[in-house]
Parts: sequence; structure tokens; C-alpha cells
Amino acid sequence: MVSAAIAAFRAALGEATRVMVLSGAGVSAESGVPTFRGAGGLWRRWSATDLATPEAWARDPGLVWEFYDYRRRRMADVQPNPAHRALAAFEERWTAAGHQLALVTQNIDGLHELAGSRNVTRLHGSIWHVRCLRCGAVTPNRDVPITAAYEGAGSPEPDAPSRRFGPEDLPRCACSGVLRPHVVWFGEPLGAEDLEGAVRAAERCDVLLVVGTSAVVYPAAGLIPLARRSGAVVAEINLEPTPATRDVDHHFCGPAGAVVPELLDDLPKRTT
Ligand code: BJW
Ligand code: ZN
Repeated sequence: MVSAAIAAFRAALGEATRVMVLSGAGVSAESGVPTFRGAGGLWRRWSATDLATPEAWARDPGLVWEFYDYRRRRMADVQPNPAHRALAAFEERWTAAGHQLALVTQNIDGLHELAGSRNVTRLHGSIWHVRCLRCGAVTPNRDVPITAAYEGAGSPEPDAPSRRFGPEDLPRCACSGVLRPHVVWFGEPLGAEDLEGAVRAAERCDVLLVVGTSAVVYPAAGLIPLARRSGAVVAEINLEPTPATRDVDHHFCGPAGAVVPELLDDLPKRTT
């Protein structure tokens, strides 16, 4: 049975031309990618967010690479789930009908792209790219382990033996500079073009669909009130309320893999 809220949201989409989707870690949870906050968000005795900082890198780049190496290993074989696929299929139908769709993701896992989404802005970078600290080159990199020294490292167990990794163990660019993950850590600026594009999309969209984010990390979280102030109908899909919930038009409580297809499948309706 289609609830009144779902019917109202689908009616809003029926009137829309520009749709924006803002996604977070929750959209990939059903693919087996751990979220940052809440249950399962810990790695050894550090939380993911403690290691995703320039300070952690300055203190111990070998440990930070061990953390990312572990996550790359976990993400290497994961597959898009029904939420990723429904968003990609919706984009195809929506743009074929002459409308616009902007998918702005905080995720670094690449699963939206793998599902077939095209107009994707990655606000927090990509775990499958590395950046040289000397020459600045950004290159795709799917090496697992990241260097031979990391073979068998990276257990998330709290009492796993902690190996020390030195400068000789770190991945290097052709220019011999040290490579870091091409992701955005706390206190670092987001890509200016990416952020400007996301702000523009939020200001212009008729409908914003917020999927699987705790809505606590800025500037991404600020896109939600921005879209609302700019006149968009805003819907949120999450397992639980977030700080954004009180300011959205619709809150759909449930797993993204079930709710996103229910909201988007077979839209837009054919008019001929
Ligand atoms: C499901 C589900 C299912 C589960 N179905 N749902 C304004 C106010 C206050 C602070 C700031 C501010 N502006 C800036 C700041 C500081 C800071 C910040 O926001 N701090 C707050 C935490 C307080 N922001 C920054 O530092 C940003 N940089 C910046 O602002 O720079 C300014 C600057 C300018 C010029 C010079 C220098 C600086 C950068 C933020 C970077 C965030 N990076 C990370 C790590 C990326 C790399 C990595 O992966 O390792 O990005 S942190 C982490 O959080 C990651 C995520 O993208 C991000 C958001 O997390 P997300 O996606 O919301 O995941 P969770 O786990 O939090 O939530 C999952 C949700 O899904 C939950 O709600 C579940 O219920 C739900 N869920 N299963 C549906 N099946
Ligand atoms: Zn280099």
C-alpha cells in the first residue's frame, strides 16, 4: 500500500524539473560498507573520524594508511545495492524526459558510479584515488594492499598488534613524493568547484532527496536547509531521525534499499 506521505512526495516529483539527491554512508550500508557514526563505526580503538584528520596524518601517516588500506580491502568487492541502482535508473529516465538530476554524495566508495549514476559530485573525494604531496598529481589507484608492506595488516580488532609503518612503507608517486588518500579530512576545504556546484544545485532544485546521512558534517549538511530556504520540497530517508529531520517536508523511516525504489521506481510517468 502506498502511504499518503509517499503519494505526496511522488506528486511533488511529478511537478519537478530539477532534482537533487544528497547521499551519505547509510546508502552504502546495505552493500556492507560500514557507516561512520553509530554501531560498527569503530576501527580498533579509534573512531573513523579520529583518523580522518590532517593531525592523525601528521602524527602517524603509516597508521592512517593502515586504516585506509583496511577500508579499501573491505570496499574492493562490494556491489551497489537496490538504493544505488534505483537512483541510477531514475536518473536515466529523468534525464531522458528532459529533466535535470544532480547526485551529490559524501561517500568515497564509488558505488553510485558503479551503479551507473552519471552526474555525481563527490564532495569528500574518492578512496580509489591518491594524491601526491609533492607534485599534487591525483591518480586512480586500486592497489590492495597499497604497498607490499601492508600485506596482512589492518585488522580492526581492538587488541590487534599494532605494526609500525615507516616512510619506506608508504606509497610513492613517480616523482618520489608520498601519496595520501584523495579524500577530504576534517578541517580541510572541499573542492571549490564541487562545493559551488552542490550549492548551485541546492539553490535551484525543486526536490531534494536526502538519503542515509546523519546530517552533522558541514558544509554538506548545510545544503539541506539551503534547498528548503530556496523553495525545494525536501524528503529524508534514514533509519532514524537526524538534526535535519525537523526541517524536512517528509521523513521516510526505513532502509534506503527498500525506500528509495519505492519512492522512485516507475517515475517519471509517461505522459504519452
Ligand atoms: C541508514 C542506513 C540504511 C544507516 N538506510 N539510512 C559548521 C558548523 C560546525 C562545524 C563545521 C561547520 N563547517 C565546518 C565545520 C567543521 C567540520 C564539521 O562539519 N564538523 C562537524 C562534525 C561538527 N567540517 C569540515 O571540517 C569540512 N571542511 C571544512 O569545512 O573546511 C573549511 C575550510 C575552508 C578553508 C580552508 C580550510 C578549511 C570537511 C569535512 C570532511 C568530512 N570527511 C569525512 C571523511 C572522509 C574520508 C573517509 O571516508 O575516511 O567524510 S568524515 C565522515 O563524515 C565522512 C562522511 O562523508 C561524513 C558524513 O557522514 P555520513 O555520510 O552522514 O555518515 P554517518 O555514519 O554519520 O551517518 C550514516 C547515516 O545513515 C545515519 O544517520 C544512519 O542512521 C543512516 N543509515 N544505515 C538508510 N540502510
Ligand atoms: Zn608526485
